Amino acid sequence: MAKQIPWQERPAGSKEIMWRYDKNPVINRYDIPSSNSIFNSAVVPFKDGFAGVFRCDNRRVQMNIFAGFSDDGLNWRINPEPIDFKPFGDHFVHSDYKYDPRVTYLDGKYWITWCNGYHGPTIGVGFTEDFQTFYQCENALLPFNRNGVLFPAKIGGKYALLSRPSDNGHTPFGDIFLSFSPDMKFWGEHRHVMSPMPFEQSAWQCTKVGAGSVPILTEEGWLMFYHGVITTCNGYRYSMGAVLLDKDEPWKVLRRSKDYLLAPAAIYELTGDVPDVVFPCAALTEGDKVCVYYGAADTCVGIAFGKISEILDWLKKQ
Ligand code: BMA
Repeated sequence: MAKQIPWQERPAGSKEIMWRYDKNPVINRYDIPSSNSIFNSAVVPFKDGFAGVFRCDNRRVQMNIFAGFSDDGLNWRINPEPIDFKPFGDHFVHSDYKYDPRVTYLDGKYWITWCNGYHGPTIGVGFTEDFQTFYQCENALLPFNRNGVLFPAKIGGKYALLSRPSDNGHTPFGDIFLSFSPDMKFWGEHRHVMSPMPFEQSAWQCTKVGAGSVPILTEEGWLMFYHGVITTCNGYRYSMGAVLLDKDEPWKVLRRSKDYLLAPAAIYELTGDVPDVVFPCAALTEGDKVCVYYGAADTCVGIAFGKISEILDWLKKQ
């Protein structure tokens, strides 16, 4: 699908592998009437433009997900009401809350995975074909789990879902795992993908890591942006890295960042409801260009640009 994604060239003189959009944030905290904050959100190409699923916390600071639309990926019209999921099948899956959505296009459906409140956080699953009618399926996994990201292709004939087993709170640990399913309902064949890195090797990701964007298929493997966390004397600090996973056995890590690609440094990443957070949830591509959407300081949404070939080369040097 040839579509123009948001893009700016690397600023003159910059040596950064990825660089921020100079008009960030692209979505602000009060962009719908009920919101306290809009962040950790996912976008995909849709029809002649783009659609997305947005995490909007309301003014009771209750977490829910909302659909939105854009012609250019920059100016968004987010529905003022949250997504009203219909049950897929007979059983209505309870949600105390919904947050941190990802959206994966596969087999004619836009699959939405999110952190679903069901006796604690776990991986909720739903889909839409038109961003008008949405169906909620069975949760993929048991509590406690977060950061469910579905691959955009079947692997060995099965659906493949990354996730990050966690606790019921602000989890102080976390490895990324991969699970397989024949039908998007029953999940198994769980494989370990990656752990936090030892402090001495790469401290920004030494507390926990979690899948971020939907993996992008390149000639060298699956490229995925992820978040890594360090525990500082002021709490957690979330940064973004990249990993290359094997094309056919994507639980195998081929290359992984030791330097971060993007860490909280802009004012909207450093200050907000939760300071020091860069939290990638989606990536749009056009040829070699990539545009990553990330939540900033649990308050708003920013984007950052890069070239896939440069990121792959950079990973070789890591
Ligand atoms: C994580 C999740 C994210 C959030 C991050 C930083 O545990 O709750 O939604 O962005 O913490 O607060």
